[in-house]
Formats: sequence, C-alpha cells, structure tokens
Amino acid sequence: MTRLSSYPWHICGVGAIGSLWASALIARGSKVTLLLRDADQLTQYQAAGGINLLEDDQKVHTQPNALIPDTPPHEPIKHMLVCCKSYATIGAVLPWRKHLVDDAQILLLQNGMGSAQALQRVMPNANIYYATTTDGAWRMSPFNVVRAGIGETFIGCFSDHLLEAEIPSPIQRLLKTSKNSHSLKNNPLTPILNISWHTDIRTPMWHKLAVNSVINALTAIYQCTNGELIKHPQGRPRLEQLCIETQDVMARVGIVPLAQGLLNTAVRILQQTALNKSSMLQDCQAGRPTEIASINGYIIAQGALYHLPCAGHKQVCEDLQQACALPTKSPKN
Ligand code: KPL
Repeated sequence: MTRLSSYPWHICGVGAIGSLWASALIARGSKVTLLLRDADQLTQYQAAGGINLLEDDQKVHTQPNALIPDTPPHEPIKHMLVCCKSYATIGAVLPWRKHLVDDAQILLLQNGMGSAQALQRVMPNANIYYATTTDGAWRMSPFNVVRAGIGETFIGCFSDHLLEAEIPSPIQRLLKTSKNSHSLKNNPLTPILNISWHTDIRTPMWHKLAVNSVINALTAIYQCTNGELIKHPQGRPRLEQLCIETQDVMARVGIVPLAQGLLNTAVRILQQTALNKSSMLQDCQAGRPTEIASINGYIIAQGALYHLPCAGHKQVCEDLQQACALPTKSPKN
C-alpha cells in the first residue's frame, strides 16, 4: 500500500464529505488532523467517539486528532482540505491562518463557486486547488456519516500562478492511493475514492454547478423530492428555462456544453436520485443557510459580465428566500 504519511492533511469542515475523506485517507496511512470550529463541535466529536462511516452495512471507525482554533497544531499546516459549505470558507479557514505556511496547498472540495477567489484574495500566495465530486454521503448526526454512493472526484488548479500540467506531490500521492483503493475493494475498511487529475477543472466544476443550479433551488422552493420535480406543473417549465439561461452563460464564459445537454443530464440525475431530497432542500428544512449565492448567484454574476439578465435564476433566488425565510450567505462572508 502506498503510504501517505509524509503528507499530513488537515481537514477543515468535517461534515459528510469531510468525514468520508478523513476515513479514506486514514485507511490509506495518511496522518489526518481535524480542524474543528469551536469547543461545542469538539464536544460533539468526543461524544461521537470519533468518525463513524457506514458503508454497505460495514462501519469504519477512525479517531483522528482534532483541534480547535484555541489549541494550535504542533506543526505548521502545509496541506489543507476544505470541505465546509462554500459561504463558510473564509470564516472556517482564517482562524488557522497563522498556522498555515504562506504557500500552503489548499484543496477546496465543495459545491458552488466563488469561494476560491475570495480565499485567494486574503491568501495571495496560497496554492489553491479545486476538487469536484459526485460521491454521495450524508450525515445521520455529527460525525456519523452514511456513504450513499461511490462517485468520481476531479482535482485541478485554481490559482493563476499554478501550472495545470504540474501535479503537486501530495496530490500525486492521493491519485496513487486512489488507484490502489480498487485493489482494496474487497477490504470494507478502506473506503474507495476515485480521484483523477483534471487539466481543465473549470469544466467539471461548471458542469456540476449547472446541474445544481437548475435542480437544487427549485426542489427547495416546491419542497419536493428530486423525482417529483420532473413532472412538477410549475417546477418543470422553470427547470427548462433555467437550463436555457445556464447554457447561455456557459457559452459566453467559454465552457464546453454538457455532452447530453443540460436538460437531459438534469432529468437523468433527477431520475437516478428520485427519492432523494436535494442538499438545498435539506438545508432549508433544517433551518441552515443555503448555498444559493455560490450556485445561482454565481451564475447571475457571470451572466452580468456579458449583459445576460438571467431572469429565471434571479426569480429563483427571490422565491427561495421566501420559501426558506432565511438570509442567504455569500462566499465573501
Ligand atoms: O448534487 C446534488 C445536490 O443535492 O446537491 C444533486 C443530487 C445533483 C441535486 O442537484
């Protein structure tokens, strides 16, 4: 097994995906430290007795070291994986800033876009990488996570000063252990991660953003499951309108269209996840802030650069605020 121990990872944002990655990295021999928000979250972590990942009825239990901003790390942070919600990025990373080396490698694995730009503004020398995943995981309770599906994760460069063809060593290690994880398929205690390097990460990032932008807010507005949106009398025409607007913005920004078209792709995903609630509907129902600003808001902002009005997306943002009756947060917060 390839060891990852020479590249310790600090994970900031230990929800469903952060917990999955912590478990998977530890199973491959990596040293992982969790960077928790505050003493309350540390108490929850201690009460849970570590991270419990449930996959195919097998429980993977890990108990990495966990820190809060008042208990600084013993060593400088060189590699940070950020899995918090995109609007929370700056607030989650800044408390650790004095422990991060100036040219730290920071890998952002989140929905939506816009947070990397905000982070680069406050940490100009950081080497920021984007990751986008179709892995499915959900949190039963703090640090108790269910793996819902094995997807694919692409990693690529965000920072302008990085070269797309140059894969940094800690990420090369991740890619190697990802390949090895297939040979470990029969070992249920090693959660599989399918990770590949992408030389044009904007494309899969935008494709995921596009799908999320036409599905998530509508399911939250109509409080329906993904499957119910397909034939929803008001939701379906709005879905189609959002697809047209999003494709127009993508064309102006220079993003290659989705191979099957956005509407076909969105409908296929709605069918495949018919019984699920979208992440935005779940946030809305739990009274949490939503990611609308870094999904639909990002598309509106990109469209505005090309004088595209994106009326459907703007209406969705307004309606969502009504439906969730919560202030939405922007990635700059
Ligand atoms: O990614 C999703 C989410 O709920 O965040 C899907 C399943 C694609 C719905 O948009």
